[in-house]
Amino acid sequence: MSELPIHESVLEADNGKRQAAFEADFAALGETLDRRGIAVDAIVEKLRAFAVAVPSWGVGTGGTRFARFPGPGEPRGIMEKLNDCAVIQQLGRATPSVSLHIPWDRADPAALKDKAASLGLCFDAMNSNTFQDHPDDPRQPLSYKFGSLSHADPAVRAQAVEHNLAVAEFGRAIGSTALTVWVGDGANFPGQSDHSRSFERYLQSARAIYAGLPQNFRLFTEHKMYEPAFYSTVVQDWGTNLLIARELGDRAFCLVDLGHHAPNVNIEQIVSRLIFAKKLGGFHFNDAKYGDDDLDAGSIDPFRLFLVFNELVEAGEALERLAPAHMIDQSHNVTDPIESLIRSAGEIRRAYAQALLVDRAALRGHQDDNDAIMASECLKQAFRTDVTPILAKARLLDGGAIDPIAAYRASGYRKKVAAERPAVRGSGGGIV
Ligand code: AOS
Ligand code: ZN
Ligand code: ZN
Ligand code: ZN
Repeated sequence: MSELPIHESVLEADNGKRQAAFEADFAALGETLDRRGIAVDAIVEKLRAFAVAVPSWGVGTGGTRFARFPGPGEPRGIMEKLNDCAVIQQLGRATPSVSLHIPWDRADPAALKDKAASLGLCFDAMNSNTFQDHPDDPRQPLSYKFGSLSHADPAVRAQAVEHNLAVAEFGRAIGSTALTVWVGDGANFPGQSDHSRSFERYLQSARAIYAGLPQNFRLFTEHKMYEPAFYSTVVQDWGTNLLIARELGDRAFCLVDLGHHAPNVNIEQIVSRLIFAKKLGGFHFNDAKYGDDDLDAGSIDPFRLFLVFNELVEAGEALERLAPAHMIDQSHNVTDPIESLIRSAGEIRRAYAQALLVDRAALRGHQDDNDAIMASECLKQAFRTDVTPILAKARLLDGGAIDPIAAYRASGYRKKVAAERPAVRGSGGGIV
């Protein structure tokens, strides 16, 4: 039985207030698109079919290495995190699945499955954690201070491999079909570790993980240029990531976290290359100004997000075969995480909708004619189109809110959980 967290009457009342204006806006946009030869309903249907997973760790307030400032009503564990995820899905209707992180979300798998089912949620890719020590876990007594899968000590590598396999096994029990591996392995100083030998050790460990995965599992490896290691990381960029996926085999793919590249790198081109190589596994969506800032998707550079989706739409059938996993990976330090995640899922769908509006035949023509200005205009026309009514229509048809953040505020959910969940004190350092 479904036990959705926001009362239906709240949603109905908020939608009711906005219905007339929404209908008028949707009709006007339908006419505009009709003149361009685009059927608005077809775009709506594509959006309804597009989902993005919420990260369990995203519903708690994030922090930096300087401090963490918790908000009211912080979820105390995975069950309360799932309640918050259910709010995001109930109002936004773009996020039916949750990406878990082990050990942070460890619980009885059967209880987790029941809880998720009661909220209409399911589980996406699993995330392992060998970037921290786990003193409370008797199966992980060794420290990851100097790395995990690439560690010089074979005993640490074996421990890290075992942890990853245990996470995959946990995932299998709750219906997940993918494992995402991001490691903090790297060096702070030139000479600290040997680039070749550490990569060979990483590969050896990754092969052991790959070989032990459940049959129906895909393995996503996530590259990151720096942090926590500040001189070099073992899986630093998409080139190394592609090497790994190719070394491992058919079920190994590259995960692209939008925040994990050098400044100004052309991420959409990387996406295109990974599609070409049949190795695009999925995304961690977020936005950034400087580094791995983990800001809300589309909040800094929505055009870049649009260009990523432009590559995905352009790839057509090739992408359908790859079926990349869409996940959000953000750190919400100054906002209510539920609001940030509702908005981010909407912005990701917005970029997708805009990319669907690109006149592909015209674009190819301009490219082949070397008409740079018209090719650019072709993209910009799609990007400039305000698709807000399409997003609202997709939500409404699935029982969501015309304005999900307004409906969330009207519901008083945060106040209610703040009364139930004890206040958490801030701390001097946080985990991103
Ligand atoms: C770290 O920078 C990566 O983005 C990870 O994907 C992710 O943030 C982490 O696994 C969550 O703890
Ligand atoms: Zn990530
Ligand atoms: Zn990151
Ligand atoms: Zn990030």
